[in-house]
Amino acid sequence: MKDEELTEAMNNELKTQPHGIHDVEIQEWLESLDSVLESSGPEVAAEILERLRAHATVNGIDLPFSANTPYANTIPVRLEPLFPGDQELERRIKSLIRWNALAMVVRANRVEHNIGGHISTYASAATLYEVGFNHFFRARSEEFEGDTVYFQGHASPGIYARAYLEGRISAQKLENFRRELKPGGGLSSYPHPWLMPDFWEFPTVSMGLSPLMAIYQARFNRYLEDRGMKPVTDAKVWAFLGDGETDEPESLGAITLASREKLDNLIFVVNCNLQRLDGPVRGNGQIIQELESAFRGAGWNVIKVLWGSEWDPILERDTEGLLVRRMGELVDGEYQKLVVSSGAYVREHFFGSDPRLLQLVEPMSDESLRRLRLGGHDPRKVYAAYKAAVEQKGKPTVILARTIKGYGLGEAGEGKNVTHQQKKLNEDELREFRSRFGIPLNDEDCIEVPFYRPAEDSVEIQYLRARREALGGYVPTRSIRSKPIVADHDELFKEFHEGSEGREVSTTMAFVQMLRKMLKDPEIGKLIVPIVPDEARTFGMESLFRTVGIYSSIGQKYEPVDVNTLLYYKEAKDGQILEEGITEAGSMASFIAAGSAYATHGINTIPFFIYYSMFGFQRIGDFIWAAADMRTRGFMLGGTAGRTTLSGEGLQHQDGNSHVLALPVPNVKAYDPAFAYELAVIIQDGIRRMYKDGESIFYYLTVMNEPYAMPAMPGDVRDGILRGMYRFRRAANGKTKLRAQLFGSGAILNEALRAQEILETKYGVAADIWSVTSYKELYNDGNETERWNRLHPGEKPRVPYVTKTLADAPGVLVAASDYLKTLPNMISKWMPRRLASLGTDGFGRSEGRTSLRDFFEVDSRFITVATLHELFADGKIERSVLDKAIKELGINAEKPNPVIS
Ligand SMILES: Cc1ncc(C[n+]2csc(CCOP(=O)(O)OP(=O)(O)O)c2C)c(N)n1
Ligand SMILES: [Mg+2]
Repeated sequence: MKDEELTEAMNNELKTQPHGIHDVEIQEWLESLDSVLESSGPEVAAEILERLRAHATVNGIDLPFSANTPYANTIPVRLEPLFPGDQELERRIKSLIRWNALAMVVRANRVEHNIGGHISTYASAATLYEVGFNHFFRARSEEFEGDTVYFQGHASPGIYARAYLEGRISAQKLENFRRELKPGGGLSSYPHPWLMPDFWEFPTVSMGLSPLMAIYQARFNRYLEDRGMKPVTDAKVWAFLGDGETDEPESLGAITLASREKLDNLIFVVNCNLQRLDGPVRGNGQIIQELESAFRGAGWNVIKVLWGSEWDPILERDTEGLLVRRMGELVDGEYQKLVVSSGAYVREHFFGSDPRLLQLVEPMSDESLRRLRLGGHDPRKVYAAYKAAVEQKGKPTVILARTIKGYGLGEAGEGKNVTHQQKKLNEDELREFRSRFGIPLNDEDCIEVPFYRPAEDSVEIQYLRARREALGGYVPTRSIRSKPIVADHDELFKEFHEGSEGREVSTTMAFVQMLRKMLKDPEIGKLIVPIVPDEARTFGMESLFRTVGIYSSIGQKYEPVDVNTLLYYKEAKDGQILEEGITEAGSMASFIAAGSAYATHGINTIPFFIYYSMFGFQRIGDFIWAAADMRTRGFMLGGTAGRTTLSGEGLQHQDGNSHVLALPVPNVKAYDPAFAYELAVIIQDGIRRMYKDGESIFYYLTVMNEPYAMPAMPGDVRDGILRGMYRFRRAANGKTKLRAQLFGSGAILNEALRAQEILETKYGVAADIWSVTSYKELYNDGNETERWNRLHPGEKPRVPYVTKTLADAPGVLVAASDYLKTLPNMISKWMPRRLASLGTDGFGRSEGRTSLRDFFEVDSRFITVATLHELFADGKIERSVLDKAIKELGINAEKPNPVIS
């Protein structure tokens, strides 16, 4: 038999009900399993089945692999715990939240057409959240670190509506949903800590980011415990996601880390409404089964919450397992149709497939068939799943809860393909929604969609408050709980101001030396979190393996192959380095967890995430944006940076982009330092600004692997380094007629220094050299100055830093960067004269540094020619000088333009 035929035959075998002797035989097997289950429990039963499976394999029986369980609830009704709350009261509270959430969106869109907002996401997830709020989510308090909850971004109206009932958000704020600039303020569309820093903790709305961030958050919590930095607690990380969201590669991309690390402090709740924005998530398949097999295959505890309590008696009557089998037959597109259909349709099309199924529901009316709830709308089922999840030991849990998108919206969108976009309800639809959820508003008032909050002393408000009090307070709440650090660390960084005395080192090596010193510091040493995506050796950090260890939750179970060497690969339970393997996204998620621990945990951890600079802003830019939103602190270090400084690696690796890509992130301070002392000044000041003064900024520093002698700091240039530029070296003979100002950054500063020499010795031009440490800082300063002047025409105009600094700098202006020419160009308007910019626009090449700098036209020769050209354009030199120089310097004027070659 061919493979497909065999599979087909086996499927038939499973599907068709065996008769006669087979039937009896199967019955006997099932009965003996039942009796084992009863007498010895599920673990023994599982063990027997496992032994049977092994026995079958030994005897050549090829069992098909399936990570799926039947399309049924994972927790059988007999194991369901008692629901501890007042179900009726909780339903009423939930209904009020539903109403207010809907009212927010409808009202906002009446005032401002197209302001947007989502009704149907929360409508489907309300029970999933309310069971959490009433029974599980513990707040952060003095005594307990609290649970961490990642709310699905599009469900925010429901979270706001609850906070309104809790008395935490005013009706005026609700009124201004999506109108944040209104007097008195409003509410941001989605969870944004940047905009609502006392409320939201985690930005989640760029789908796919929060599942991955939640995994690394849960792991980071363990890291803090294993390093003795916080007490061991049973705090949980909850992440609420959409089923459509799981299509994002980031959503499932790190799930094996969670099981490998045995993160039983992590719970995913996937709201399986089977729909995304345009239509069904898997119309022709079953998203729940697909997710189940992915998560089970990855080693997660999977709890399916598919069917509500109304199904239990029917399932009980179904002794032959026909119903569960039928449940597993339908594709999601069919299920979507069923939920919007009448009871008669459900009877005919679902139960009608088999007369025995029809018989099961014969006593039931069409209306009661229509009212058969799904698991995700049944608090008892959801409670049972959550309870099992928080009690689970040794693995993370994912709850796959089946719901209806737009639940309760009826004709206005329940289960419809358009429901995601539904923002307006007509009068009939509003009245129907009101009646369905028992909102005490009459027909007339109802169509005004007022917010509704019962009196403070009503049983609803009292209950809701009491539940939150029992769970420690309100969720979400964001607060800064860490104390500022105190020392200024002058001593630590001083040695780097002195230069390397001729020894050739790269800025990366200088950084690693600083890191080593910081790790030994009594105040900040423990707080440092070095993070590497399998790149420590690239950056010469392997010495840290031994000294501070690589974090491993289980220590080191093997003798490392290099144990006899000084720098062996040491893993330890209290290891400090997060060696993430090849995942910049995962490393960034760790960076975010560590860089926001000042709020989440009240701990000032200082992450240093070092990686190949090309794979940062370019590859994981959206995580960086989320980090910015989240007010993350710390240092990102783009290693092997610079398009022409990283030799050999070519087009994919050579980074001339990241400083441009760092521009849009408002609170990122981006620096391209050339020398060790510049780096030391920036890092020392960064630690002060973030961890002493509490600024919501973080740093992007490029470090290079080109070794050269590090000079001593030329006087006190600290201020210039931090503001973005300072004069590094004046021309030897400032009296010369031909003058120039050369601007360089990073390793390219050395090319400017060489050009200074060539210009002086060969062409009689006296050039000053400027180190531009941050074009971004200069750009922001210039813009801010212009803006202030524009808005204050009556006041003495302010002068941009660039203009001020170059006021007494004579001659032509030439800048060279290892990044795009746009960087120098964007500050040129504040310069006293025209600027010639050299940069590395274009694709990299596999080549050595000298050839690359020739190819991209950023070496000392091109800086020289650019300077001479500017002098020629100003009429200061003859053309013949320029022609001669091009020849003398061996420049091929007909070479292809690197930008397009
Ligand atoms: C990265 C990203 N891409 C696209 C969107 C736009 N978007 C918002 S919600 C949505 C559909 C969500 O479907 P699902 O995850 O199933 O959530 P549900 O609303 O059904 O619970 C889309 C495409 C987004 N927010 N983020
Ligand atoms: Mg969905």
